[in-house]
Amino acid sequence: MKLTRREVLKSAAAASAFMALNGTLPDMAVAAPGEPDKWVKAVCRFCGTGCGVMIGVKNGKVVTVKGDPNNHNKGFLCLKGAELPSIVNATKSRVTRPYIRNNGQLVPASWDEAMNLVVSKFKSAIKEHGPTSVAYYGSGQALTEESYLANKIWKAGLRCNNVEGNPRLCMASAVGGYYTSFGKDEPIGCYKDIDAATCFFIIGANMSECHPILFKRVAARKQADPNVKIIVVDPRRTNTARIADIHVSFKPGTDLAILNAMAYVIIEEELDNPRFYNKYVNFMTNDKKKVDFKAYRKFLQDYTPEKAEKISGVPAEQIRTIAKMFGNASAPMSLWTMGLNQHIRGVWANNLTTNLHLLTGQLGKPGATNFSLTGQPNACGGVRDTGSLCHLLPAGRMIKKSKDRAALEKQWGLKPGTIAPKPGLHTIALWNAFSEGKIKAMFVLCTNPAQSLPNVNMYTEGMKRKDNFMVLSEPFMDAETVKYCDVLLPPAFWCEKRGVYGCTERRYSLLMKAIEPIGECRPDVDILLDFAKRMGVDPKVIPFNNVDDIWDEWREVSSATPYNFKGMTRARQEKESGILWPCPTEDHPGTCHRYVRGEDPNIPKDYKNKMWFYGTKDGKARLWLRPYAPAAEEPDAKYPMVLTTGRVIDHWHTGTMTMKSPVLRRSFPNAYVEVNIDDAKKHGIKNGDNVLLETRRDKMVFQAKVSDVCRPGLVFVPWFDQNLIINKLTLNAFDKGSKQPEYKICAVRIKKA
Ligand SMILES: Nc1nc2c(c(=O)[nH]1)N[C@H]1C(S)=C(S)[C@@H](COP(=O)(O)OP(=O)(O)OC[C@H]3O[C@@H](n4cnc5c(=O)[nH]c(N)nc54)[C@H](O)[C@@H]3O)O[C@H]1N2
Ligand SMILES: Nc1nc2c(c(=O)[nH]1)N[C@H]1C(S)=C(S)[C@@H](COP(=O)(O)OP(=O)(O)OC[C@H]3O[C@@H](n4cnc5c(=O)[nH]c(N)nc54)[C@H](O)[C@@H]3O)O[C@H]1N2
Ligand code: SF4
Ligand SMILES: [Mo]
Repeated sequence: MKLTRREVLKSAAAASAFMALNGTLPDMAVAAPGEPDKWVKAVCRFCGTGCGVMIGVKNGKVVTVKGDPNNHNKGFLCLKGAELPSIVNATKSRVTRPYIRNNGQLVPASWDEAMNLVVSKFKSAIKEHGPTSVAYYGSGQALTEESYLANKIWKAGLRCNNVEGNPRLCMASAVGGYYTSFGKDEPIGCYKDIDAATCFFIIGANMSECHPILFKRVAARKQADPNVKIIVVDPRRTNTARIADIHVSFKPGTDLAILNAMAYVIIEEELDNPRFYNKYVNFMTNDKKKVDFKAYRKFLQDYTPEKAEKISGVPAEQIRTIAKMFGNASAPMSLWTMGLNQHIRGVWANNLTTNLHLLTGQLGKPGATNFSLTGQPNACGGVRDTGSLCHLLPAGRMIKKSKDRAALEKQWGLKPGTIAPKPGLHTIALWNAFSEGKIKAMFVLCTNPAQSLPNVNMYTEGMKRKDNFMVLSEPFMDAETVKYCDVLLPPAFWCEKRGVYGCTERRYSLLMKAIEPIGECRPDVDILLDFAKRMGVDPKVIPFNNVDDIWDEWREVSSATPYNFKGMTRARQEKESGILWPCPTEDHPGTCHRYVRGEDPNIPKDYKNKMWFYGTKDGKARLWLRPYAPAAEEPDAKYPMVLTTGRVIDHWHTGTMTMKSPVLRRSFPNAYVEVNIDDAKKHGIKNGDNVLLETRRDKMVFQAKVSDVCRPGLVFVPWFDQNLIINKLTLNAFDKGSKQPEYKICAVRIKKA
């Protein structure tokens, strides 16, 4: 496939598809300005794939980017990555100075005026209502140093555990899944496993649009060896599904039944591996009781393929086929994202996917791994690893465990008992409390909650209250949350600051500063340090002068735990393009497979077994007996269809950044509703017609895209469009364990408008 630059600009969607497969657009050397003065090493601003980029700078301006040949992406970028220069250069839309809201209007202010107001609001809230009346709401797109710092300011400095962020909307169920299965968070495999896997089990992930460069690697693996199998389990026939050997379409939210039925078939066909699970696995019931294999088999009687067919709509024979394909594979790799996580049983779905690996012993060797794909570029390295959520502490420690609090207090040099023993409010509870006026002051950084929260009308109403206060650090003036904030702060953008991103495979890479911040913009680290100082946080608690100091402390803190990345010095990070933790010493190459003797430095060399799941007390992983349960809001007579939401290749989330690129904007200018051909006929809807979508929350009109992508009974709306905020219609029900909302299912009715 060959495209000219003109064709590319005319059809960005085609360009994206082309780039995902070919990796580069040679004649696209964006607005080719001649050779840049310098190339600066960084990581792409967008997805959790974490591609290395080289930023081309000329006369203090970003003029181009190219893929970093030394990072895992080997020089390739997708179109979003390639379009970064046009986003960086959209300076007309930037917030370049602080603002304070006055009589409903945002009025320019000095940094001193803005920060003094912020601090007076936080101080008076704490004085009158205690430290639990304030909060930090951050992001998996913030730098590691930013998240670590905010977490420490709040939990150690203000003694407030209300530290949350968008990873709760995204990866919380994966965290819960890894934690319950292995006792510790984060994937245990790495990208290299893609090159060795013989069967890809992609469930609830649209990799071709959301992790294009990883998808390219999967496609390349299949191309190199046609015996490699790809199974895609998704209620939509996505571009990802189109390269699959088998696409399993089913009733959304019934993954639990399908996964249990696969386990049933694996045992029935004697494809299970007793040598592995007898040695390394405990079978656990929902109420945390250890049971034996016989009890597991008995539990699975409720999930024969025939019974699972009744629940999911997947033909029993197809369940048998995919179970055998997985069970017979010499190295199956499962990959999943929001199709599993964004459900009220998101953690259970994670557990049941992992179960397939524990049952077949397919872990700890090249290619065989249960690999949760992370959404944001720094959900792992920033929020998950630094424990910047209301129930966590850095490096896998938990607030509710007194031993964990004590250990961290010692490392941080705090008086015993400084860290409050009660976890803070999780995201939905936090925004509920803010809307009820119980949270008085909220610091929002690097996230756009007025568009991204589910059932968002509730929360934007709350943001309008006069008796609560929200300060927002946001680079773009037209972001939705700007409409509601009381103080707006101008952060330095992506290439204007320095720090670490850690992607899906535990790879930490340094982003170096390429250009100076524009206007009065400051790096978020500087904003947070200024905040801490003005709040009077003890300088012994926040002793940092710059972003590198924070990194050094964090390396030290990690070194007492299995996360250990002490060996990733700044000097090394500047030289190398990403290192995978654990990495305890400066000469350590980084770790591809955790829990494997000979690879994971946490396992003594003379340990007798091949694997050791050291995150649990007895060193065994847990295979959970998790039953199927229906969604929070199933379709009924009044709202007979399912609404699901998600992503398109050319936009990032709320569109604040990708909408600034003419190429990306042209590719998808507006949100639309994807309707199945049969449903369209039934409702007399033609391609391009206006369709009214109505849920119990709100209603809205979208243009129809009629296709075979959605299965009958299902409609899909992408959520990037600020003018058509689909989250006004979604539901804020959440997983009891992970507290992650169920964005993927709510009941809806549709009619031609
Ligand atoms: N282009 C682009 N890439 C992105 C992002 C972006 O905004 N744009 N965002 C990044 C982030 S933060 C994230 S979290 C990831 C998300 O990455 P993905 O999870 O891959 O993307 P989504 O579109 O949210 O949903 C994936 C698929 O889940 C399917 N699905 C819906 N319900 C179910 C179900 O019940 N079961 C199963 N098995 N599947 C279901 C949907 O049909 C959809 O195809 O993408 C990252 N990459
Ligand atoms: N309907 C529906 N809703 C969803 C989802 C879904 O699948 N469906 N997915 C959920 C998921 S998985 C996620 S991850 C969330 C994401 O939701 P959000 O985090 O709210 O979405 P973003 O658009 O990524 O917001 C990031 C914001 O940070 C700003 N920004 C960029 N760079 C910087 C910086 O350096 N500093 C600062 N301070 N700000 C910066 C951007 O302009 C943007 O406004 O949405 C969730 N919402
Ligand atoms: S795949 Fe993700 S990280 Fe890589 S260039 Fe594309 S958006 Fe950026
Ligand atoms: Mo996400």
